[in-house]
Amino acid sequence: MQIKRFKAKTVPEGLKRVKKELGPDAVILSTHQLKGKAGKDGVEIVAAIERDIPGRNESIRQGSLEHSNIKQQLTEIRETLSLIFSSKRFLYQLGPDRELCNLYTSLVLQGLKETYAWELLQAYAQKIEPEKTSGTEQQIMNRLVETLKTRIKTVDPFYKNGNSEPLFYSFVGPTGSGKTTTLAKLAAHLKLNRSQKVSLISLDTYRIGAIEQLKIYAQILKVPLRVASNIKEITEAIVDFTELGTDYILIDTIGKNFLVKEHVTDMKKIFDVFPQIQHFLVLPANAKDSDLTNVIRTFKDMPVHSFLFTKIDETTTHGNIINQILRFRKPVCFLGTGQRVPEDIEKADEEKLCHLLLKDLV
Ligand SMILES: Nc1nc2c(ncn2[C@@H]2O[C@H](COP(=O)(O)OP(=O)(O)OP(=O)(O)O)[C@@H](O)[C@H]2O)c(=O)[nH]1
Ligand SMILES: [Mg+2]
Repeated sequence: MQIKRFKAKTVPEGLKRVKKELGPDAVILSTHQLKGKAGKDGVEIVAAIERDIPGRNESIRQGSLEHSNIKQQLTEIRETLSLIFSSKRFLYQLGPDRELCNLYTSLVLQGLKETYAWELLQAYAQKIEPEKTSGTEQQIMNRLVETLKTRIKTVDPFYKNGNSEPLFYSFVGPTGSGKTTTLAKLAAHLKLNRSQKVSLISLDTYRIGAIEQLKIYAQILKVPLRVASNIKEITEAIVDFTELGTDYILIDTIGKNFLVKEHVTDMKKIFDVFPQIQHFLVLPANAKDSDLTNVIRTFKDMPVHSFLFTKIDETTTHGNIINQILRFRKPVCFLGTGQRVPEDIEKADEEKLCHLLLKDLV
């Protein structure tokens, strides 16, 4: 702060000088009369201005950078401490085997829940018991994959079993999880790779631009699309598409905050009328473990056919998706691996899922 005294004959004249010298942001701290010689009185004004000190902004920026670095380090320390505390019992039970304890820590750092990591390593340890040696990295990996594989289920939902009736699949899940994009990828896969007749229904009359998004995919793929906003319109679309000899009817739905139970209840009311529709629960792999768990829980009254994990490419740790598979014992049908339509979709298989979790482990 810069403070300066101004002497002038009158207050207005003094203020003019303050403004001229210190600028419009100057603050008047005091004014008082001066008694001059021979009746020549005047005023003294004390004014101040906040001035930038050279380098001050830079040091503030540096300070906040250091602050955020310290915060980040504190978070990491807190996570490590919480891992040590929450895992104390499991590490103790795994015994003095250093390799098992290292594997345990790596699994948990991949996002796998402590209980699942411990269960997996217990089963794994039983496999190595007779040999009394852990073996090469490849052998360790193979054993881990074999152990985990037995707990994971995948499914090919498009298997038709010679049935001429159409099969119906809806894509349900949280906002932006990739429902519409994945539906387009799978419509392309069915039409182009398996020469199947595909029709689309959109129930997403809620979000601006949602219909247009699907319309573009339908036009590119040359497949029919109907928009339906109530049970009557869904029924009509299903009847019409069935008459056309459609093999697969794929249904896009509105993305909502499904941590709010009422949103699932509203959707369930509609789908209860159509028990032939199977539901893919589309879940982003880069979401927090607890959020995924809570969303899946709100869907517990809907007959979810399988999980479809998208955005596999947007995270480097995949423990949270394995947690959901182990926790809810639901099969996985497909994995979304990028934004490109139709390329970035893969059929889920047990081995692939295991490698997502274990890839950097040994
Ligand atoms: N990286 C990556 N991005 C994806 C994947 N699947 C979808 N996306 C992107 O996620 C964004 C949302 O995709 P949408 O298909 O519109 O998601 P939605 O679930 O239909 O969204 P709402 O209808 O608004 O609930 C888009 O930018 C997609 O390109 C994926 O597997 N990987
Ligand atoms: Mg959508």
